[in-house]
Amino acid sequence: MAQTAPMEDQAARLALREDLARFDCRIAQPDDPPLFTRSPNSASQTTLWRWKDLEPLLERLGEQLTLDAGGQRRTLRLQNPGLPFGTTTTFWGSIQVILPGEIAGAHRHTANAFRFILKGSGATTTVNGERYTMNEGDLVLTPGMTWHDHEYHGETPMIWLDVLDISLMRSMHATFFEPGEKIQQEVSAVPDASWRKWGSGLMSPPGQAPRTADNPLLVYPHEVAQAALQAAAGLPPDPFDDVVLEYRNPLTGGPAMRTMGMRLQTLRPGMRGRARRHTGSKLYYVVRGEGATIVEGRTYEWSTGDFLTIQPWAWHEHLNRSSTGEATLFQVNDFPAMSVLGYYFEEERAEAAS
Ligand code: 1HN
Repeated sequence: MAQTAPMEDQAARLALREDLARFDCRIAQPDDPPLFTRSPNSASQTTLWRWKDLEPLLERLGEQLTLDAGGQRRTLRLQNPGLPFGTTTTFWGSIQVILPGEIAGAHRHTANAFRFILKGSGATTTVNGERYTMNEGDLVLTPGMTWHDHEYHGETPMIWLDVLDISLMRSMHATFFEPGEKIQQEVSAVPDASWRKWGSGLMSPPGQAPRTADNPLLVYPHEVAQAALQAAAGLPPDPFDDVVLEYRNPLTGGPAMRTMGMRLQTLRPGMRGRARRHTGSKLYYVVRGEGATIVEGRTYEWSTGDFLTIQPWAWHEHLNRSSTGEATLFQVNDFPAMSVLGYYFEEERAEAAS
């Protein structure tokens, strides 16, 4: 509009600007940035964080920062260089360091959160009174407004990935945060209660299923996820992701969290995935192995411990060039939130004729 509007219209618009502002109104102005772009034009940037850079930083955090009992956490945030805050447009990924003998005190907030355990084992987290032990490769959920506190009595520092939908929550102006009255919650008699009821995914106690929008299952143990992935390797490969599984809500079959989707995938030796782009954002953590992701023509080589976020609507494809080694990736995305709002779109690149 700015280019084609006649001079008189531009002048009229400028002249109206101040008069309208007095009444808290406005009209489109020639110098406004484009409101509707033809396709998503995100300031978020595709970013690779390498474990070889993160590891010494995490060691420094462990040595130099104290964990006070007031509910603060010791976390290294993966900061997208294109955004004021956060790892992607909707969520924050942070790596939490907890040392032997430490307690991260109880609190609750509107942001939905989960932990994926990167290194170590034996820390416990208590979610609404239910205690869970967290071991490497486990996924543990703290849906919005559930109380949670963590405790650790191991030998060496333990670290995990925390993901919270903070930027989504903040864009909706829905921030609530409440510190616990006590540092730790009372623990109910039955540990792992949600797992005992819902963990098989096949059978659960008879009677009325809970009427809750949140997933009743709070933990997805490493061994179970690995076994499922191994079984899925016998299925025809996914053309984009090879062997890929979504962590699901056993009650509904939907995604494990209301706003965020989590997946685990294996890229087998020689795999070359097809390219696709989608709205929404995602973050990968390389559980093991090495490979590469080509994003908009640029190759990001990754290996064990690295993190990669891909900006919305960027073409990307994965490859594993090794002839022997498998690569395993953990993924978090915001597709459940995008889908429920009607904002999820994806496009596959047409196969080149060969
Ligand atoms: C939080 O509450 C936790 O509860 C972890 O462990 C990471 C990052 C930003 C804001 C709050 C936790 C967090 C966080």
